[in-house]
Amino acid sequence: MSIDLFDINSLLSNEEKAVQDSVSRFVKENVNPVIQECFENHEFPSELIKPLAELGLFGTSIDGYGCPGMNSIIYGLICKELEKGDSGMRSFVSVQSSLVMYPIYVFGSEEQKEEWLPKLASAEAIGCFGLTESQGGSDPSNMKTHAKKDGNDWVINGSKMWITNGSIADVAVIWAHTDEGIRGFIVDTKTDGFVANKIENKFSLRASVTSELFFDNVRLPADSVLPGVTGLKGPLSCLTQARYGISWGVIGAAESCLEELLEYTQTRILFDRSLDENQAIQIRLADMQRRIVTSSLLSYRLGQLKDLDQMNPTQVSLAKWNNVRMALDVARDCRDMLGGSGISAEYVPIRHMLNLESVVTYEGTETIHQLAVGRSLTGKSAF
Ligand code: TGC
Ligand code: FAD
Repeated sequence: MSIDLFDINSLLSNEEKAVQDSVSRFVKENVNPVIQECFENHEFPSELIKPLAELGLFGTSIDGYGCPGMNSIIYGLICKELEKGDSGMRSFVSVQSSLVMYPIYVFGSEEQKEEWLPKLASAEAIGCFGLTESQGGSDPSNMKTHAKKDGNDWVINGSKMWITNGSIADVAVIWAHTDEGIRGFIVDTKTDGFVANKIENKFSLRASVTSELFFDNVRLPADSVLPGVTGLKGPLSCLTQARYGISWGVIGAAESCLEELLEYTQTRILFDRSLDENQAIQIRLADMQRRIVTSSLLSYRLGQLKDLDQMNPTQVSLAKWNNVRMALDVARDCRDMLGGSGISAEYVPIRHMLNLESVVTYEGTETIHQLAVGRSLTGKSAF
């Protein structure tokens, strides 16, 4: 029996199915064989960056500049299939597409778009997005990093924390206070005064590079500022794009755990019967299917709204909160039903579970999204 009980697959167009199938094949052939070792070795499989670009997975929603202009359902399906492999793979694509290419496309000048988007689409350049700082990521308006005008140049000082791809990036989209409010800057990471250090010893997202960034009088030309936005709505609107993708991605992680568990419970014999013959196990399996199906319907509907240009940030908060919580609970429960084997890297749930501890924190913690929904219901901000 398929996990897709409500046949969401039949809602997909031929193009959507074709992209999903090709990403699924890519993950089975290229990600699954290496990802366990990458996770254990705390390494991102950087040899897969070019093949991801060749598949056309960067900036899929952008029209032109070397990008295919595909719909939001397709972006969601890409995230889902990549995260079936590992959240680190989806993270890489989320950052490149939603957090780096999106702001350049929407807020950048024509020259900035022409300079960076084709390079980012082909992975000639890798990007990162710097918003969070060590004094508190949930409250980005409290950032200390600032950019000051000096003649025609901008000079940036400050630091950023927990930045995906930071130390492998060629270009960083950095948000900083200015006299005019928060502005976004395109920073070539070779610029003097820019330093990126990889954060070691993570127990989560080990197959993804996370870094600290430092800016010591980083001098940038006048045209490095994104001209199209001032204020927190700049970075927050990028987060909306990435959070949308995460709502889809984590469904992949949950499905990957459940698929492995179904096989295991069929063949594990305890008390003279297979584990899946027990009511208590079936109830838990059924509950996982319920959660995966309802999360999938939520993301599908969100994708429809996004393509109609009717998606709002509160819907995205609810979907990110609901679906990540769903995936984290499913992964933990799968780990438990694998018994002792569940703590082995040979099985996928513990890796997904550990990754999802980051996913529930980044792009707005669960509490932040609950408070966003609460604010929308009551009209009162309780942050
Ligand atoms: P708030 O008053 O809500 O809004 C300030 C201005 O922004 C506008 N706005 C949005 N605009 C576009 N899209 C959105 N989603 C928007 N949300 C808000 C809003 O209209 C307003 O505009 P204006 O013109 O009136 O100035 O701002 P707030 O300070 O109340 O926000 C509160 C809060 C807590 C919701 C916000 O600060 C927040 O979301 N905090 C969480 C921060 C976060 O998620 N950081 C993530 C960092 S990036 C990351 O984690 C990448 S992980 C990458 C990976 O590996 O996948
Ligand atoms: P804090 O904001 O200090 O939160 C601590 C706790 O307090 C949380 O439980 C939170 O829910 C709670 N809390 C906060 N405010 C309230 C409140 N008002 N009421 C009740 N509880 C509250 N950032 C980037 O900019 N770019 C990236 O590429 C990026 N990649 C990341 C990759 C990884 C692996 C990780 C772990 C993080 C990444 N982040 C990135 C940072 C991420 O967005 C932040 O970690 C996140 O926003 C939370 O910020 P914080 O860690 O400072 O926690």
